Amino acid sequence: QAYSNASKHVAVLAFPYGTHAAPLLNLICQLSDACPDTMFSFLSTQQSNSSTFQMKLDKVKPFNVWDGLPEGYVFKGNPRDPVDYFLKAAPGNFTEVLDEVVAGTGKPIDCLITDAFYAFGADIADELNVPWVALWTAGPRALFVHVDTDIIRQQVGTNGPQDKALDFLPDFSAIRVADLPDGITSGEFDAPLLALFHKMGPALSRATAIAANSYEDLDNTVVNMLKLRFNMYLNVGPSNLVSSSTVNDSHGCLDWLSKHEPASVAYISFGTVMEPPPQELQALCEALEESEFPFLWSFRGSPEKQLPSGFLERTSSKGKIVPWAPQQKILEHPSVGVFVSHGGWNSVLESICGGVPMICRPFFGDQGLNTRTVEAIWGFGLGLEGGTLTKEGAMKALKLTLRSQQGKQLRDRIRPQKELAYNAVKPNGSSVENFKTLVKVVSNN
Ligand code: U2F
Repeated sequence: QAYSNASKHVAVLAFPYGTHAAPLLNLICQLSDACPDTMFSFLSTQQSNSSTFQMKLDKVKPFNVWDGLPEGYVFKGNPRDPVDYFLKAAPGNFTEVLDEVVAGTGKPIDCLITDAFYAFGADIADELNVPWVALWTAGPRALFVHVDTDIIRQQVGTNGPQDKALDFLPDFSAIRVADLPDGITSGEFDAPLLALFHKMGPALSRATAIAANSYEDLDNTVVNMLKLRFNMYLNVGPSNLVSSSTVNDSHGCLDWLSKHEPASVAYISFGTVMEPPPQELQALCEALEESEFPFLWSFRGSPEKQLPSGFLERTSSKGKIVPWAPQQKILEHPSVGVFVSHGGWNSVLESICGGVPMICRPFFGDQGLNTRTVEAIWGFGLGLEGGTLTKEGAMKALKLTLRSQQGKQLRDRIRPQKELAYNAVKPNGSSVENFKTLVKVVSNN
Protein backbone atom coordinates (compact mmCIF):
# COMPACT_ATOMS: atom_id res chain seq x y z
CA GLN A 1 0.00 0.00 0.00
CA ALA A 2 1.34 3.40 -1.01
CA TYR A 3 0.20 5.05 2.25
CA SER A 4 2.14 2.90 4.68
CA ASN A 5 5.16 2.40 2.39
CA ALA A 6 6.09 6.08 2.54
CA SER A 7 9.14 7.02 4.55
CA LYS A 8 7.82 10.25 6.07
CA HIS A 9 4.63 10.72 8.05
CA VAL A 10 2.69 13.97 8.39
CA ALA A 11 -0.21 14.23 10.86
CA VAL A 12 -3.06 16.58 9.93
CA LEU A 13 -5.64 17.87 12.44
CA ALA A 14 -8.72 19.35 10.75
CA PHE A 15 -11.42 21.61 12.17
CA PRO A 16 -14.59 19.72 11.25
CA TYR A 17 -17.08 22.63 10.96
CA GLY A 18 -17.94 25.18 8.25
CA THR A 19 -15.67 25.09 5.22
CA HIS A 20 -12.38 24.39 7.01
CA ALA A 21 -11.59 20.73 6.37
CA ALA A 22 -12.08 20.99 2.57
CA PRO A 23 -9.43 23.68 1.92
CA LEU A 24 -7.10 21.86 4.34
CA LEU A 25 -7.55 18.62 2.39
CA ASN A 26 -6.94 20.52 -0.86
CA LEU A 27 -3.64 21.76 0.52
CA ILE A 28 -2.72 18.28 1.75
CA CYS A 29 -3.43 16.81 -1.71
CA GLN A 30 -1.14 19.40 -3.26
CA LEU A 31 1.54 18.64 -0.68
CA SER A 32 1.11 14.92 -1.28
CA ASP A 33 1.77 15.44 -5.01
CA ALA A 34 4.86 17.50 -4.17
CA CYS A 35 6.19 15.07 -1.52
CA PRO A 36 5.83 11.61 -3.08
CA ASP A 37 7.62 9.87 -0.24
CA THR A 38 5.27 11.13 2.47
CA MET A 39 2.09 9.70 3.95
CA PHE A 40 -0.54 11.98 5.44
CA SER A 41 -2.87 10.93 8.27
CA PHE A 42 -5.88 13.24 8.21
CA LEU A 43 -7.79 13.41 11.50
CA SER A 44 -11.30 14.84 11.69
CA THR A 45 -14.75 13.71 12.83
CA GLN A 46 -16.53 10.94 10.97
CA GLN A 47 -19.14 13.34 9.61
CA SER A 48 -16.50 15.75 8.34
CA ASN A 49 -14.33 13.01 6.81
CA SER A 50 -17.23 11.39 5.01
CA SER A 51 -18.20 14.64 3.32
CA THR A 52 -14.65 15.90 2.65
CA PHE A 53 -13.14 12.70 1.26
CA GLN A 54 -15.03 12.32 -2.03
CA MET A 55 -12.71 9.56 -3.19
CA LYS A 56 -10.00 7.28 -1.92
CA LEU A 57 -6.58 8.92 -2.04
CA ASP A 58 -3.26 7.16 -2.41
CA LYS A 59 -1.22 8.59 0.38
CA VAL A 60 -3.75 10.60 2.37
CA LYS A 61 -5.78 8.53 4.80
CA PRO A 62 -8.71 9.76 6.91
CA PHE A 63 -9.00 8.83 10.60
CA ASN A 64 -12.07 9.62 12.70
CA VAL A 65 -11.88 11.34 16.07
CA TRP A 66 -14.67 11.69 18.64
CA ASP A 67 -16.99 14.67 18.03
CA GLY A 68 -17.40 15.27 21.79
CA LEU A 69 -21.21 15.27 21.65
CA PRO A 70 -23.03 13.87 24.68
CA GLU A 71 -25.15 10.79 24.00
CA GLY A 72 -28.58 11.71 22.63
CA TYR A 73 -27.47 15.28 21.79
CA VAL A 74 -30.02 17.17 19.71
CA PHE A 75 -28.95 20.23 17.70
CA LYS A 76 -31.01 23.23 18.74
CA GLY A 77 -29.98 25.71 16.05
CA ASN A 78 -26.89 27.46 17.46
CA PRO A 79 -23.97 26.44 15.22
CA ARG A 80 -21.49 27.21 18.03
CA ASP A 81 -22.85 24.44 20.33
CA PRO A 82 -21.40 21.37 18.58
CA VAL A 83 -18.14 23.28 18.09
CA ASP A 84 -17.85 24.00 21.81
CA TYR A 85 -18.55 20.34 22.69
CA PHE A 86 -15.93 19.26 20.19
CA LEU A 87 -13.35 21.64 21.63
CA LYS A 88 -14.00 20.37 25.15
CA ALA A 89 -12.93 16.93 23.88
CA ALA A 90 -9.86 18.36 22.10
CA PRO A 91 -6.93 17.88 21.97
CA GLY A 92 -7.40 14.56 23.81
CA ASN A 93 -9.62 13.14 21.05
CA PHE A 94 -6.87 13.95 18.51
CA THR A 95 -3.84 12.75 20.51
CA GLU A 96 -5.55 9.47 21.34
CA VAL A 97 -6.09 8.65 17.65
CA LEU A 98 -2.65 10.02 16.74
CA ASP A 99 -1.05 7.56 19.16
CA GLU A 100 -3.06 4.70 17.63
CA VAL A 101 -2.02 5.73 14.10
CA VAL A 102 1.65 5.84 15.05
CA ALA A 103 1.40 2.49 16.84
CA GLY A 104 -0.54 0.94 13.92
CA THR A 105 1.78 2.15 11.16
CA GLY A 106 5.03 2.07 13.11
CA LYS A 107 5.79 5.48 11.59
CA PRO A 108 6.54 8.34 13.98
CA ILE A 109 5.26 11.80 13.07
CA ASP A 110 7.72 14.03 11.16
CA CYS A 111 5.55 17.13 10.83
CA LEU A 112 2.24 18.38 12.26
CA ILE A 113 -0.21 20.35 10.12
CA THR A 114 -3.34 21.75 11.78
CA ASP A 115 -6.14 24.21 11.24
CA ALA A 116 -4.83 27.51 12.62
CA PHE A 117 -7.69 27.58 15.16
CA TYR A 118 -5.82 24.85 17.08
CA ALA A 119 -3.62 26.82 19.47
CA PHE A 120 -2.83 23.46 21.10
CA GLY A 121 -0.92 22.50 17.94
CA ALA A 122 2.09 24.39 19.35
CA ASP A 123 2.34 22.09 22.39
CA ILE A 124 1.68 18.88 20.45
CA ALA A 125 4.41 19.77 17.94
CA ASP A 126 6.83 20.64 20.78
CA GLU A 127 6.16 17.34 22.46
CA LEU A 128 6.73 15.47 19.19
CA ASN A 129 9.69 17.73 18.46
CA VAL A 130 8.51 18.36 14.88
CA PRO A 131 7.69 21.48 12.82
CA TRP A 132 4.15 22.85 13.17
CA VAL A 133 2.39 24.25 10.11
CA ALA A 134 -0.98 25.96 10.67
CA LEU A 135 -3.49 26.65 7.89
CA TRP A 136 -5.54 29.84 8.26
CA THR A 137 -8.65 29.24 6.18
CA ALA A 138 -10.14 32.75 6.41
CA GLY A 139 -8.94 36.23 5.43
CA PRO A 140 -5.84 38.06 6.68
CA ARG A 141 -7.90 40.77 8.38
CA ALA A 142 -9.76 38.22 10.51
CA LEU A 143 -6.48 36.65 11.61
CA PHE A 144 -5.08 40.08 12.41
CA VAL A 145 -7.94 41.05 14.74
CA HIS A 146 -7.62 37.75 16.61
CA VAL A 147 -3.88 38.17 16.97
CA ASP A 148 -4.25 41.79 18.11
CA THR A 149 -7.27 41.20 20.36
CA ASP A 150 -5.55 42.56 23.49
CA ILE A 151 -4.56 45.78 21.72
CA ILE A 152 -8.09 46.23 20.39
CA ARG A 153 -9.54 45.64 23.87
CA GLN A 154 -7.13 48.19 25.37
CA GLN A 155 -8.25 50.78 22.82
CA VAL A 156 -12.00 50.25 22.70
CA GLY A 157 -12.69 48.33 25.91
CA THR A 158 -15.09 45.41 26.08
CA ASN A 159 -18.79 45.77 25.26
CA GLY A 160 -18.14 49.38 24.22
CA PRO A 161 -19.75 51.52 21.48
CA GLN A 162 -20.39 49.51 18.33
CA ASP A 163 -19.76 52.35 15.90
CA LYS A 164 -16.20 53.12 17.08
CA ALA A 165 -13.72 52.87 14.19
CA LEU A 166 -10.52 50.83 14.59
CA ASP A 167 -8.51 53.81 13.32
CA PHE A 168 -5.59 53.03 15.65
CA LEU A 169 -4.64 50.08 13.40
CA PRO A 170 -3.12 50.70 9.94
CA ASP A 171 -5.70 50.30 7.14
CA PHE A 172 -8.52 49.60 9.62
CA SER A 173 -10.19 53.01 9.83
CA ALA A 174 -13.18 51.82 7.78
CA ILE A 175 -13.72 48.89 10.18
CA ARG A 176 -15.96 49.38 13.22
CA VAL A 177 -16.29 47.47 16.48
CA ALA A 178 -19.62 46.12 15.19
CA ASP A 179 -17.82 44.38 12.32
CA LEU A 180 -15.53 42.35 14.60
CA PRO A 181 -15.95 38.61 15.13
CA ASP A 182 -17.51 37.45 18.37
CA GLY A 183 -14.97 37.15 21.18
CA ILE A 184 -12.77 40.14 20.34
CA THR A 185 -14.51 42.85 22.37
CA SER A 186 -17.77 41.11 23.21
CA GLY A 187 -19.25 37.65 23.63
CA GLU A 188 -18.76 34.90 26.20
CA PHE A 189 -14.98 35.09 26.44
CA ASP A 190 -14.78 31.80 28.35
CA ALA A 191 -16.68 29.74 25.77
CA PRO A 192 -14.30 27.11 24.31
CA LEU A 193 -14.11 28.51 20.74
CA LEU A 194 -13.68 32.13 21.86
CA ALA A 195 -11.09 31.19 24.50
CA LEU A 196 -9.20 29.24 21.84
CA PHE A 197 -9.18 32.30 19.54
CA HIS A 198 -7.60 34.33 22.30
CA LYS A 199 -4.80 31.77 22.71
CA MET A 200 -4.31 31.52 18.95
CA GLY A 201 -2.15 34.64 18.48
CA PRO A 202 0.61 33.75 20.97
CA ALA A 203 0.49 30.09 19.91
CA LEU A 204 0.82 30.89 16.19
CA SER A 205 3.98 32.88 16.85
CA ARG A 206 5.48 29.47 17.75
CA ALA A 207 4.45 27.91 14.41
CA THR A 208 7.22 27.07 11.98
CA ALA A 209 4.96 28.40 9.21
CA ILE A 210 1.45 29.64 8.70
CA ALA A 211 -0.14 28.92 5.34
CA ALA A 212 -3.13 31.06 4.37
CA ASN A 213 -5.92 30.61 1.84
CA SER A 214 -5.38 33.95 0.13
CA TYR A 215 -2.89 35.70 -2.15
CA GLU A 216 -0.21 38.31 -1.45
CA ASP A 217 -1.93 41.25 -3.16
CA LEU A 218 -5.24 40.97 -1.37
CA ASP A 219 -5.11 43.19 1.73
CA ASN A 220 -1.40 43.69 1.32
CA THR A 221 -0.93 46.10 4.27
CA VAL A 222 -2.51 43.60 6.64
CA VAL A 223 -0.55 40.71 5.11
CA ASN A 224 2.69 42.63 5.67
CA MET A 225 1.79 43.27 9.32
CA LEU A 226 1.12 39.55 9.77
CA LYS A 227 4.48 38.70 8.23
CA LEU A 228 6.18 40.76 10.95
CA ARG A 229 4.45 38.78 13.66
CA PHE A 230 5.13 35.23 12.53
CA ASN A 231 8.14 33.11 11.57
CA MET A 232 6.75 32.47 8.12
CA TYR A 233 3.41 33.65 6.71
CA LEU A 234 2.73 32.08 3.33
CA ASN A 235 -0.27 32.90 1.16
CA VAL A 236 -0.81 29.80 -0.96
CA GLY A 237 -4.32 30.41 -2.34
CA PRO A 238 -6.91 30.98 -3.53
CA SER A 239 -7.56 27.33 -2.76
CA ASN A 240 -10.30 27.16 -5.41
CA LEU A 241 -7.78 28.05 -8.14
CA VAL A 242 -5.11 25.57 -7.10
CA SER A 243 -7.21 22.50 -6.37
CA SER A 244 -8.61 20.19 -8.99
CA SER A 245 -12.03 19.27 -7.61
CA THR A 246 -14.58 17.52 -9.78
CA VAL A 247 -17.72 19.41 -10.74
CA ASN A 248 -20.99 17.93 -9.53
CA ASP A 249 -23.85 19.57 -11.42
CA SER A 250 -26.54 16.95 -10.89
CA HIS A 251 -29.23 19.66 -10.73
CA GLY A 252 -28.31 21.16 -14.09
CA CYS A 253 -27.44 24.64 -12.78
CA LEU A 254 -24.92 25.43 -15.50
CA ASP A 255 -27.32 24.52 -18.32
CA TRP A 256 -30.01 26.61 -16.68
CA LEU A 257 -27.61 29.58 -16.40
CA SER A 258 -26.72 29.28 -20.09
CA LYS A 259 -30.30 30.15 -20.97
CA HIS A 260 -29.90 33.61 -19.44
CA GLU A 261 -28.47 36.98 -20.50
CA PRO A 262 -24.94 37.96 -19.41
CA ALA A 263 -24.71 39.30 -15.84
CA SER A 264 -28.48 38.99 -15.30
CA VAL A 265 -28.84 36.25 -12.63
CA ALA A 266 -28.60 36.60 -8.84
CA TYR A 267 -26.84 33.56 -7.35
CA ILE A 268 -27.82 33.06 -3.70
CA SER A 269 -26.03 30.95 -1.10
CA PHE A 270 -25.48 31.62 2.58
CA GLY A 271 -22.73 29.02 2.97
CA THR A 272 -22.74 25.58 4.49
CA VAL A 273 -23.81 26.38 8.04
CA MET A 274 -27.12 28.27 7.99
CA GLU A 275 -29.92 30.10 6.19
CA PRO A 276 -31.35 33.49 7.26
CA PRO A 277 -34.12 33.46 9.89
CA PRO A 278 -37.77 33.06 8.67
CA GLN A 279 -38.69 36.76 8.45
CA GLU A 280 -35.58 37.47 6.36
CA LEU A 281 -36.28 34.53 4.06
CA GLN A 282 -39.76 35.96 3.60
CA ALA A 283 -38.31 39.41 2.81
CA LEU A 284 -35.80 38.04 0.32
CA CYS A 285 -38.50 35.99 -1.43
CA GLU A 286 -40.76 39.04 -1.69
CA ALA A 287 -37.88 41.07 -3.13
CA LEU A 288 -37.08 38.38 -5.70
CA GLU A 289 -40.70 37.99 -6.70
CA GLU A 290 -41.37 41.68 -7.06
CA SER A 291 -38.12 42.63 -8.79
CA GLU A 292 -38.43 39.66 -11.19
CA PHE A 293 -34.70 39.12 -11.52
CA PRO A 294 -33.78 35.53 -12.42
CA PHE A 295 -32.22 33.74 -9.43
CA LEU A 296 -30.39 30.52 -8.63
CA TRP A 297 -30.50 29.61 -4.94
CA SER A 298 -28.48 26.91 -3.21
CA PHE A 299 -30.72 26.35 -0.21
CA ARG A 300 -29.78 24.54 3.05
CA GLY A 301 -32.96 23.00 4.39
CA SER A 302 -36.39 22.44 2.96
CA PRO A 303 -37.57 25.16 0.54
CA GLU A 304 -41.14 23.76 0.52
CA LYS A 305 -41.39 24.13 4.29
CA GLN A 306 -39.28 27.23 4.87
CA LEU A 307 -40.15 29.54 1.97
CA PRO A 308 -43.50 31.39 1.72
CA SER A 309 -46.38 29.31 0.47
CA GLY A 310 -46.80 29.45 -3.30
CA PHE A 311 -43.38 31.11 -3.80
CA LEU A 312 -41.87 28.10 -5.60
CA GLU A 313 -44.80 27.81 -8.02
CA ARG A 314 -45.06 31.55 -8.67
CA THR A 315 -41.34 31.93 -9.41
CA SER A 316 -40.77 28.64 -11.26
CA SER A 317 -40.13 30.40 -14.57
CA LYS A 318 -37.67 32.90 -13.04
CA GLY A 319 -35.90 30.95 -10.34
CA LYS A 320 -34.18 27.68 -9.62
CA ILE A 321 -33.64 26.34 -6.10
CA VAL A 322 -31.25 23.45 -5.50
CA PRO A 323 -29.89 21.72 -2.38
CA TRP A 324 -26.26 22.04 -3.55
CA ALA A 325 -24.66 23.82 -6.50
CA PRO A 326 -21.23 23.83 -8.15
CA GLN A 327 -20.66 27.31 -6.72
CA GLN A 328 -17.24 28.00 -8.10
CA LYS A 329 -18.33 27.16 -11.67
CA ILE A 330 -21.52 29.15 -11.20
CA LEU A 331 -19.59 32.24 -10.18
CA GLU A 332 -17.40 31.82 -13.26
CA HIS A 333 -20.49 31.66 -15.50
CA PRO A 334 -21.07 34.87 -17.53
CA SER A 335 -24.83 34.89 -16.76
CA VAL A 336 -24.27 35.51 -13.04
CA GLY A 337 -24.49 39.21 -12.19
CA VAL A 338 -24.43 39.24 -8.39
CA PHE A 339 -23.74 36.86 -5.50
CA VAL A 340 -26.08 37.19 -2.50
CA SER A 341 -23.92 35.66 0.22
CA HIS A 342 -23.13 35.43 3.94
CA GLY A 343 -19.59 36.66 3.31
CA GLY A 344 -17.78 33.40 4.20
CA TRP A 345 -14.14 33.59 3.18
CA ASN A 346 -14.30 30.89 0.51
CA SER A 347 -17.30 32.62 -1.02
CA VAL A 348 -15.44 35.94 -1.10
CA LEU A 349 -12.48 34.33 -2.89
CA GLU A 350 -14.73 32.51 -5.36
CA SER A 351 -16.60 35.74 -6.10
CA ILE A 352 -13.30 37.48 -6.81
CA CYS A 353 -12.23 34.65 -9.11
CA GLY A 354 -15.54 34.85 -10.94
CA GLY A 355 -15.45 38.66 -11.07
CA VAL A 356 -18.94 38.82 -9.52
CA PRO A 357 -19.96 41.66 -7.13
CA MET A 358 -21.45 40.63 -3.78
CA ILE A 359 -24.41 41.51 -1.59
CA CYS A 360 -23.57 40.25 1.91
CA ARG A 361 -25.76 39.34 4.85
CA PRO A 362 -23.24 38.15 7.48
CA PHE A 363 -24.14 35.85 10.40
CA PHE A 364 -21.18 35.03 12.61
CA GLY A 365 -17.41 34.81 12.98
CA ASP A 366 -15.40 36.61 10.31
CA GLN A 367 -18.42 37.23 8.06
CA GLY A 368 -19.16 40.76 9.35
CA LEU A 369 -15.55 41.76 8.92
CA ASN A 370 -15.44 40.26 5.42
CA THR A 371 -18.66 42.09 4.51
CA ARG A 372 -17.34 45.45 5.68
CA THR A 373 -14.02 44.87 3.91
CA VAL A 374 -15.78 43.95 0.66
CA GLU A 375 -17.95 47.04 0.93
CA ALA A 376 -15.75 49.77 2.40
CA ILE A 377 -12.17 48.73 1.59
CA TRP A 378 -12.23 46.75 -1.65
CA GLY A 379 -15.47 48.31 -2.86
CA PHE A 380 -16.73 45.39 -4.94
CA GLY A 381 -19.85 44.63 -2.97
CA LEU A 382 -22.52 45.83 -0.59
CA GLY A 383 -23.67 45.20 2.93
CA LEU A 384 -27.36 45.72 3.77
CA GLU A 385 -28.85 48.64 5.65
CA GLY A 386 -29.19 47.52 9.27
CA GLY A 387 -27.20 44.39 8.42
CA THR A 388 -30.23 42.19 7.73
CA LEU A 389 -32.47 41.36 4.77
CA THR A 390 -35.58 43.47 4.35
CA LYS A 391 -37.74 43.52 1.23
CA GLU A 392 -36.82 47.13 0.40
CA GLY A 393 -33.13 46.67 1.25
CA ALA A 394 -32.83 43.52 -0.85
CA MET A 395 -34.64 45.07 -3.83
CA LYS A 396 -32.47 48.16 -3.67
CA ALA A 397 -29.27 46.10 -3.52
CA LEU A 398 -30.38 43.79 -6.36
CA LYS A 399 -31.34 46.70 -8.60
CA LEU A 400 -28.13 48.54 -7.83
CA THR A 401 -25.90 45.58 -8.59
CA LEU A 402 -27.80 44.18 -11.59
CA ARG A 403 -29.17 47.28 -13.29
CA SER A 404 -27.32 50.47 -12.40
CA GLN A 405 -24.18 52.31 -13.33
CA GLN A 406 -22.96 51.76 -9.75
CA GLY A 407 -23.30 48.03 -10.33
CA LYS A 408 -20.98 48.38 -13.29
CA GLN A 409 -18.50 50.20 -11.05
CA LEU A 410 -18.58 47.32 -8.56
CA ARG A 411 -17.76 44.96 -11.42
CA ASP A 412 -14.96 47.25 -12.58
CA ARG A 413 -13.44 47.14 -9.10
CA ILE A 414 -13.50 43.36 -8.78
CA ARG A 415 -11.86 42.73 -12.16
CA PRO A 416 -8.31 43.80 -11.15
CA GLN A 417 -8.57 41.60 -8.04
CA LYS A 418 -9.51 38.68 -10.25
CA GLU A 419 -6.41 39.27 -12.32
CA LEU A 420 -4.19 39.45 -9.23
CA ALA A 421 -5.68 36.20 -7.91
CA TYR A 422 -5.00 34.40 -11.20
CA ASN A 423 -1.48 35.87 -11.40
CA ALA A 424 -0.68 34.47 -7.94
CA VAL A 425 -1.25 30.91 -9.14
CA LYS A 426 0.58 31.16 -12.48
CA PRO A 427 4.00 29.49 -12.78
CA ASN A 428 6.35 31.65 -10.65
CA GLY A 429 3.33 33.44 -9.16
CA SER A 430 3.56 34.37 -5.49
CA SER A 431 1.29 31.57 -4.23
CA VAL A 432 3.22 29.01 -6.30
CA GLU A 433 6.55 30.25 -4.89
CA ASN A 434 5.14 30.32 -1.34
CA PHE A 435 3.93 26.77 -1.82
CA LYS A 436 7.46 25.66 -2.75
CA THR A 437 8.69 27.16 0.54
CA LEU A 438 5.94 25.32 2.37
CA VAL A 439 6.99 22.03 0.75
CA LYS A 440 10.50 22.56 2.13
CA VAL A 441 9.11 23.11 5.64
CA VAL A 442 6.89 20.04 5.47
CA SER A 443 9.57 17.79 4.02
CA ASN A 444 12.08 19.14 6.55
CA ASN A 445 14.78 20.24 4.14
C1 U2F B 1 -17.13 28.84 7.29
O1 U2F B 1 -17.75 29.00 6.04
P1 U2F B 1 -19.00 28.50 5.21
O2 U2F B 1 -18.88 27.07 4.92
O3 U2F B 1 -20.33 28.90 5.78
O4 U2F B 1 -18.83 29.42 3.89
P2 U2F B 1 -17.67 29.67 2.87
O5 U2F B 1 -16.35 29.94 3.50
O6 U2F B 1 -18.17 30.72 1.97
O7 U2F B 1 -17.54 28.31 2.09
C2 U2F B 1 -18.62 27.71 1.46
C3 U2F B 1 -18.02 26.71 0.45
O8 U2F B 1 -19.00 25.78 0.08
C4 U2F B 1 -19.11 25.76 -1.34
C5 U2F B 1 -18.62 27.10 -1.80
C6 U2F B 1 -17.51 27.40 -0.79
O9 U2F B 1 -16.29 26.82 -1.22
O10 U2F B 1 -18.19 27.02 -3.14
N1 U2F B 1 -20.52 25.56 -1.74
C7 U2F B 1 -20.76 24.86 -2.88
O11 U2F B 1 -19.85 24.39 -3.57
N2 U2F B 1 -22.05 24.65 -3.25
C8 U2F B 1 -23.10 25.14 -2.54
O12 U2F B 1 -24.23 24.91 -2.96
C9 U2F B 1 -22.85 25.90 -1.37
C10 U2F B 1 -21.53 26.10 -1.00
C11 U2F B 1 -17.47 30.03 8.15
F1 U2F B 1 -18.83 30.06 8.36
C12 U2F B 1 -16.97 31.30 7.49
O13 U2F B 1 -17.29 32.40 8.30
C13 U2F B 1 -15.47 31.23 7.25
O14 U2F B 1 -15.05 32.36 6.55
C14 U2F B 1 -15.15 29.97 6.47
C15 U2F B 1 -13.66 29.78 6.25
O15 U2F B 1 -12.95 29.76 7.47
O16 U2F B 1 -15.70 28.80 7.09
